[in-house]
Amino acid sequence: MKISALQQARYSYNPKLPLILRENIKEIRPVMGQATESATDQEALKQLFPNTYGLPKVSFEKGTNENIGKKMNVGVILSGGQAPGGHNVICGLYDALKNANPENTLYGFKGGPSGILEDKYTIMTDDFINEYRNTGGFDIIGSGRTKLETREQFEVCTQVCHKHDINAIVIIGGDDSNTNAAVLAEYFRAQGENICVVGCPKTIDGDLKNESIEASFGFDTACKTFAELIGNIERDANSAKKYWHFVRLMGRSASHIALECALQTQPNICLIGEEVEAKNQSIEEITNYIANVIAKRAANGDNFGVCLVPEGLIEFVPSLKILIREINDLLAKTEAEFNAIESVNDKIAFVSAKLSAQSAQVFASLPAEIKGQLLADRDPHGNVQVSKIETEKLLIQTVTKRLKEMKAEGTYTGKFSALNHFFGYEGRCAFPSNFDSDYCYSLGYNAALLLSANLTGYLSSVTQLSKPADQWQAGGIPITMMMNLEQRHGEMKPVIKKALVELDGEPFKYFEKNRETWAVETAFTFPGAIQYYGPSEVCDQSTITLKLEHQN
Ligand code: FBP
Repeated sequence: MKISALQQARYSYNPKLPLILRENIKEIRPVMGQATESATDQEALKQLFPNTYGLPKVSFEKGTNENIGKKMNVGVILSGGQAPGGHNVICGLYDALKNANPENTLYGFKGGPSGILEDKYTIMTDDFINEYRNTGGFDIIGSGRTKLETREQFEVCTQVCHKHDINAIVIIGGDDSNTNAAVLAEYFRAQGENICVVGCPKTIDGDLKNESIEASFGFDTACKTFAELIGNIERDANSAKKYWHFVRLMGRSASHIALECALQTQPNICLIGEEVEAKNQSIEEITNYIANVIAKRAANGDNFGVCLVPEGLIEFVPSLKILIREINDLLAKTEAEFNAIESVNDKIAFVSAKLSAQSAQVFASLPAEIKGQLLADRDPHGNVQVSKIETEKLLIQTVTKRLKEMKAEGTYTGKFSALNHFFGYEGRCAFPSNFDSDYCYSLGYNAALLLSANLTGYLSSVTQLSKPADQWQAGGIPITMMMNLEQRHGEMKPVIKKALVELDGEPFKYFEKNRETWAVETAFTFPGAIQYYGPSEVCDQSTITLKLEHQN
C-alpha cells in the first residue's frame, strides 16, 4: 500500500504521556482512593453490581509495582462509531503490555464486539502495530455495533477467554459499550472468573463526560476537522456573498459538536438542540428565528451566511419528539408487517394511519423525503438514526417559505439562495490531532496498568486535559460511579448517564453572550487545517469547550 508523507511522518510521532506514565513501568504503582458511590440510585446499583459497586478511584505514584511483570493475555475490542485516536489507544496498550513483560500478548478482536463472540482475532506484533501509530480510523481491527449484553454472550466470552488464556479485556467504546463493559466485569466476578474488564471513553459526539471523565476521545479531532471545513465555507460565503450555507453536524442527540464548531468558527447561526427543548420551540419558531437573522443581515446588504444545525435537533422539537417516539414504538410492534411493505409511499401510508391524531398531523406536514427518512432502519436500540435525517434541508424549505411570506409582508427585501451540507463521516477517521494522539495513547497505556493491578469494572481516565500533557493525571474510575437507572424498552436499566449540553455551562454561556453579534456582523473565524508539527500554541491546543469548562 502506498503511504502518504504525513502518514510516514506520523508513524514516528512520540505521543506525550502524563509525567507519571513516563516512568519505568515497573516503577509505577496504583494507589487506591476512597470507596465511591454513584450519584443516584445507590441501593439499586449496589444490588445489581454486588461485586463491583463502590470500588475506589485509582491514581498512580512512583514506587515498585510487584504485579506488573506477571504474564498477561489481553483482548481489545473497538465498539461503535469510529473516532480519531482509536489506533493509539491500542498502541498505548500494546506498548505498556510489552514494556511490562515482552511475553504479554494482545489479541485484537475483529469487527467490534462480535469479534470475541465469533473468536475472530489478530495477535498484535511490533510490525503490525507500527503501521497504525498516530493514524485515524478503526481499520486496525475494525469496529461494529453488536452489543455484549446477554448472559449467553457473556458465556461465549468466557469460553473464548479460557481458550486463549485471556485474563483481561479492554473495551473501547461510548456510554452504552462501557455500561456493558461494567455488566461483563460484574458477570466475570460473580462467576469467580479472574478476567478483568476495563473501558476507554470513545465517541466523537462528546456525550460521554462527567465529573471524572473530562472528554471522550475523538471529539477534539472531529470538531477541528469540521471547523476547518466550516471556516472554509465561511470564507467562500464571505467572498461570493451570495449563498446561505446550512451545515448539519453529527453528534447524535447532544449538540456538543455543533457548539464547539460554533465557538471555533463564529457562524451567524448555530442551533442547540438542548436549548430548543428547554424553550419548547417548534419548527415554526426555529424557522422564524433563522428567517429573522437572514432578514437583518439582508437589511445590511448581506445576503449570505452560515447556519449550523446539530443532527439531533429534530429529536428535541417537542412535537417531533412525540412523533419519533410513536414511530419507534410502532415499528417495534409491527416490524414484520412494516418490513413486508415495499414502496416508501405505502410505508408512509401504513404509519400515518396508525399514529395519534396530533402526530399524524405533524407527520403529514413534513416533506416526503423527511417522512421516508424517519421510517428508515432503526439503530440497535430501536431508535431513529438521526444521521440519516436531513434536517438542514427541511429548514431550508421552511425558511424559504417564511421568507416569501415576509417579502409579501414587506419585512424582508433580500435574496435567499441556500446550499446544504452534512459533516460527519469526514471527521471520524481523520489523523488524530496531537491532543487525541497523546490522550488516546495515554488512555491505552493507563488501561494496561489498571489491568496489571487486577482492577475490573473501571474506565481508564486521564484528567486535567486542558493543561499541557505533563500535567495530566492518570488513573481509573469505577464505571458504577457514573451510572444511574433509566427506562429502556419499558424496563429500568443501569446506564452511564449521557452528557447533553448544559445551558448553564460555560461553553453555552459564552456562545449565548456572543451569538447576537455573530448573527448580524460577519465575525467568522477560520481555524484552518489541524497542524501536527510546529509551535505548541498551534498544534497542541484542546477544544474551546474543554478550556471553558475547566478554566478555573
Ligand atoms: P458512537 O456513538 O458509536 O461513537 O457513534 C457516533 C456517530 O458518529 C454519531 O455521531 C452518528 O449519529 C452515528 O455514529 C452514525 O452511525 P453509523 O456509523 O452507524 O452510520
